[in-house]
Amino acid sequence: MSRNRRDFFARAASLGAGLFAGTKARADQHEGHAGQPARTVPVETPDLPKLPYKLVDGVKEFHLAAEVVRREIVPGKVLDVWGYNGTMPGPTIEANQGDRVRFVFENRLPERTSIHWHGLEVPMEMDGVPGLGMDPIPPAGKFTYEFTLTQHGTFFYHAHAPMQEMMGQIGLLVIYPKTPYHPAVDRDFGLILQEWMVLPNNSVPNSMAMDYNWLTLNGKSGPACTPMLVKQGERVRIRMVNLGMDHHPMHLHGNTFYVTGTEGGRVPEACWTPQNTVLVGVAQARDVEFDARYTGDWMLHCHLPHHMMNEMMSAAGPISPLVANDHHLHGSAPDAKQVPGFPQDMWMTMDEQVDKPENHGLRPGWTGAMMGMMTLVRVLKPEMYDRIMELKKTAPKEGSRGPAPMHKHDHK
Ligand SMILES: [Cu+2]
Repeated sequence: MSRNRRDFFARAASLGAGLFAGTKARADQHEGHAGQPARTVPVETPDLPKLPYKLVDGVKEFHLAAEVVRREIVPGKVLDVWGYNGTMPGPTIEANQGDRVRFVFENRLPERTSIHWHGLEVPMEMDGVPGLGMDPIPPAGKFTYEFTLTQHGTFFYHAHAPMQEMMGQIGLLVIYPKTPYHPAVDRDFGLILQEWMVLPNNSVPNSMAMDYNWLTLNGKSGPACTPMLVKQGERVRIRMVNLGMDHHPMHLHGNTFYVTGTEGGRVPEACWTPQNTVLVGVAQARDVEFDARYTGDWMLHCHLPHHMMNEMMSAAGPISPLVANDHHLHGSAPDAKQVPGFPQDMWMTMDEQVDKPENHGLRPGWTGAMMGMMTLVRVLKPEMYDRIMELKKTAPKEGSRGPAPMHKHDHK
């Protein structure tokens, strides 16, 4: 677990559903429409840090560097990708509507790049399209973006070069509204949806591929995605953005949500429709909200079948060399190999390898259900929530346990 996330939860625990003091998110506490206090809580982006800033003459100044990054998407699977400030996806940027912001940007990549502010209404020379509004930023070059944020909602930043985008150059940019949304939420989460083609014995994704064998949420594949933790009765927002080659129909189990925002901002309440699946198309953002009435470990996942696997391992199929390995086929019928098409699905657990406080109390073997673009919304009773917060205080930092052994096939 990164220091950043530990700090966040330490503060979140002490502040309850209040503000994340370190980011100076908007502190509106005036009356909402229905008499309940309207407020804005800071977004949580599991497995991703936030980008700090300093105030310089009334301008929020951020420093952002594009660079090569190593990212372990599940234990034992490390990718060489391109990101920002040591992480892929890049760190989450938070700001308030009306802020004047400055981004001091440095290019540590081996080729030209730029940053485009997806969906922002900014002057063309700040829009980040190399050649059109500005010169491409050369390797070791710098560029300073500065503009005023007039909008609010879920946005993102990315390189404006398709192959760089497919190497991971994207980050979330959340702008909190001047007037808090109604109804208020108690939890606000952000997820970045990506897909990768990684050839065997290779750590560099093939950015030209047209189909994909690894799918990630915030740079992690199931079951390595850190669950989103919620107390029963809380209202939840989840912001999802997609900048890849595929569309992702994101499905939530056990709950009904409403789409309350797009990449263009807030949707008027009169237009909200009940859904449990929302298509997050390429270049789109979708905010969904729901009241977490039911306790449970509810799966949130892309419902494209091929996006529900790691390295296409479920679809072992007749083309897989694994058919030759009997020990992978435990749990199948004695005559399974005589059946045309066998095998089609496999059960693999790796509970120990992804052990962390946020996974405390999950049913043994839970990781067998989690692959690809899958994560959990855990709606917890207050006692369980508090227990997990306790565990987090003493948990070892992520990465301090050494590399996890890769034996994800369950032979029991
Ligand atoms: Cu998908």
